Amino acid sequence: MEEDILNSELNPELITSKVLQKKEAEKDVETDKIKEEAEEEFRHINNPTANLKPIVKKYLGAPAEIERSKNRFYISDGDARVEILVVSEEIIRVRLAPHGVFLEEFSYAVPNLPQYKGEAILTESEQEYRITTPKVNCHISKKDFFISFSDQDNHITNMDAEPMHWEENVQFGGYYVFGTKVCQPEEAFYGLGDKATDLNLRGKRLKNWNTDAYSYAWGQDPLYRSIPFYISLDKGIAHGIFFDNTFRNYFDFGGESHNKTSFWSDGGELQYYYIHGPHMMDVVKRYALLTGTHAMPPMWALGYHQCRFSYYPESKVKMITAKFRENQIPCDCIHLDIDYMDGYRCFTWNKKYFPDPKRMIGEIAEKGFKTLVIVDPGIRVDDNYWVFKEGKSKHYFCRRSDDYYMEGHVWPGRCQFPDFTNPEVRTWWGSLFTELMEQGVTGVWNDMNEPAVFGSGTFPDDVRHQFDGFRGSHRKAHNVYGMQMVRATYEGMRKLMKNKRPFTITRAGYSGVQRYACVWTGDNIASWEHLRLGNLQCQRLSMSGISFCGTDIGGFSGNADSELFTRWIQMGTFSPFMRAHSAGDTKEREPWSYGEPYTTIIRNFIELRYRLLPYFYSVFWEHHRYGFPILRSVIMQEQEVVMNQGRQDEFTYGDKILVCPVMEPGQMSRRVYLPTGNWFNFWTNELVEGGKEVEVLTPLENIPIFVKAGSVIPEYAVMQYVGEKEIEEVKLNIYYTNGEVKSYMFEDYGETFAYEQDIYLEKKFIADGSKAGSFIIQQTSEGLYTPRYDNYHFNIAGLPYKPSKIVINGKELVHFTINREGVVDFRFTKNFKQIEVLK
Ligand code: MIG
Repeated sequence: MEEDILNSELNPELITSKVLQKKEAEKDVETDKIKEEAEEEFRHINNPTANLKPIVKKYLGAPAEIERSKNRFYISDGDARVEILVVSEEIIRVRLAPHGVFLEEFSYAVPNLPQYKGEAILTESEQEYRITTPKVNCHISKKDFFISFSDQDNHITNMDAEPMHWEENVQFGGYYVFGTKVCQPEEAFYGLGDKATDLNLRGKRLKNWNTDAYSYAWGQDPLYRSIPFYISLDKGIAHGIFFDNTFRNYFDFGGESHNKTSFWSDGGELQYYYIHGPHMMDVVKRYALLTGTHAMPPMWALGYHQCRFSYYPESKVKMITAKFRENQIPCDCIHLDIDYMDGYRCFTWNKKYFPDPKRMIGEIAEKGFKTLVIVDPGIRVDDNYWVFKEGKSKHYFCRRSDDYYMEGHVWPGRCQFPDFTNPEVRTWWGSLFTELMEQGVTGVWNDMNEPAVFGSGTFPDDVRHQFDGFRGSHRKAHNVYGMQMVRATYEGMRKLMKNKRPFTITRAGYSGVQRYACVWTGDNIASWEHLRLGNLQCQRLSMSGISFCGTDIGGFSGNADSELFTRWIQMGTFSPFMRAHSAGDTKEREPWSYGEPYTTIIRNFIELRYRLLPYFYSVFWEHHRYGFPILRSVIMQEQEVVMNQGRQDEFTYGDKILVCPVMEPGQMSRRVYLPTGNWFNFWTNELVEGGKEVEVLTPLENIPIFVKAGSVIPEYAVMQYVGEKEIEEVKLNIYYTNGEVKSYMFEDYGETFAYEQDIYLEKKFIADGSKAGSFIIQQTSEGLYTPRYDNYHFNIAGLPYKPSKIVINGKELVHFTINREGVVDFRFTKNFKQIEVLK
């Protein structure tokens, strides 16, 4: 008996009463009545803590029963409950309530949960409950509560290695929650937002806790953003897991135990979405269905941005902007870092440096420059500062558990911080931009919103947040704080700018942040290693739902030499967000700073960015509207090719242009992998067969760029900034294919929300060379927008024959030329239906 007690979970030292021993003895014959009596007695004993069990991890027991309410299924093990929700044919959500009570449903990541219209089928066998949609089966094992998922061919894509488990958190309440899946021998893992490491995360343990990571190193973790979403790829089949949990959370991809993949968190609910594949692209698109995509940016935001910590005073800003025009290097936007403010107080100007901001902004706007300013969350404690006074009187600043204000030192000195998780505070914050907008500011950069605090790093855990009415400490709100700040900024600007599209940048974020902002990768370093890292970061962000991203071109800290800066500009030309930025203690770093031949090469690439703008803009639309990632790693294009798991240098922008940055000094040539199919060397129009690696020359003047055969790539004439010139015609670069290839082009006003009212044009081109001696291009379009230009300028490259005749809409075209490289050149109205290029 005594031994039994010692071995039980009861703490023997605390067992003082006979009542308890009696209770233990009666364990097997307990009836409700006896229980009641025992509890009666229990209340009268001297030591009520006697019954306490030590805190251990608890696991789901065998499922006892299942209930359903439409497409929600509840399975209980007698105490804990699990909810399985069918979100769509391909998405299933799993939630755990350790003692049967679920937390209130609320998510910053998923504001509008899709409602599944169909009906899931529930079946039961001796071994399992099974919930089935036309695409996925969710299996709940009756023996051990393991949950697994399989496809229509009954191939298991994901399965528990342990039942879901949890551990009580005595200090804060709630539970640490854990999910553990089987990690297959050859499974690879992608995604997870911004991790400074190789694309495949296999073998790694990573943490999500937004961190100001100044000059981060390769492998440093965590960084600025938390995106608890990963993509698994096993034997050519992909699925995704989105662990929607804002607390400090962790992922282990076969690191601790080679055959287990786990994710766990310091609090909140064990709540995850299983996202079915089988293609990585499907998983990414379905993740976008849950968490949203970037809104269409104003077209100018896809141009080149120039930044530095900091450009001041006004004369410097004028000088820099003038130099762009003098050097004929295109640029759309100049960024003002913290020194434009008065003592780093947000929403003020340093009047010594900028005596009349409205005039200055207007003057540089005449030269085609947009002005973008930075804001930080820290508001200086200063009773003579209107923002602080307002925030204080309205109780908008965050407080500690004992009601003291959360105070910390940041750039302005002693600061308090708005609670952006309070919708009223967000509205207030949004309204603070009124004056800046009136002065002509068109973009806002949200920095330090992890939130960063000098010395301590961030807020202490006990800071309280309103959390949109669902309340929480900083443990719960930390990872969403920055996202809610930029949300407030974006929504405020959207109101103030009426029908114009705001442009916002954020450093911190959580899943769904893409709905409010573009992201840059924070304080990187001017090194070749960081150039390589930046490539990986942008690719990974793109497949993690944050397509609109870029690095500080040239590296924030340290000095980039001429070659590094040039190579970085070349890579940055193919980053969805293209901005050069540098810390204040570095050498000047504008596109002309390095002299020739660098300035010319840099100009050529920035010009290339502007030439390709209509293509970049169309790819953005594909992201916005359909959830496609903008940058696509080769593994996403050919996930069945195992070797692609190790290929991470090359990527495509959209699905037509493949880029391979040069990331080593002095590199005169490099190997580039081209996915299966035919490709054209962008620089030479040479046809190259894919499905293999090719050696490509990489003189400083260029980097390897290839265009997929059959592509129609729209091109603008070079402009110094978007809107400098009326678009008089669009060039269509068409690349021959012996098959059939579709291309898309999106056009609209470029800066309004009219596209939400269907005022846009989505053009589809089908290039078809499947019949020998003929190459046909057809155009169809959808939407209500009419571009103002009349003609296309056609360039058809790569024809395997010399054309003798071109027939457009059934009529023979009289004038066309063929240049030395065999490129066929002619013009025709933008309304053509069909072009036939005949042998
Ligand atoms: O404590 O605003 O990452 O881009 O230039 C540093 C000054 C604050 C960090 C940002 C960087 C910016 C800098 N900021």
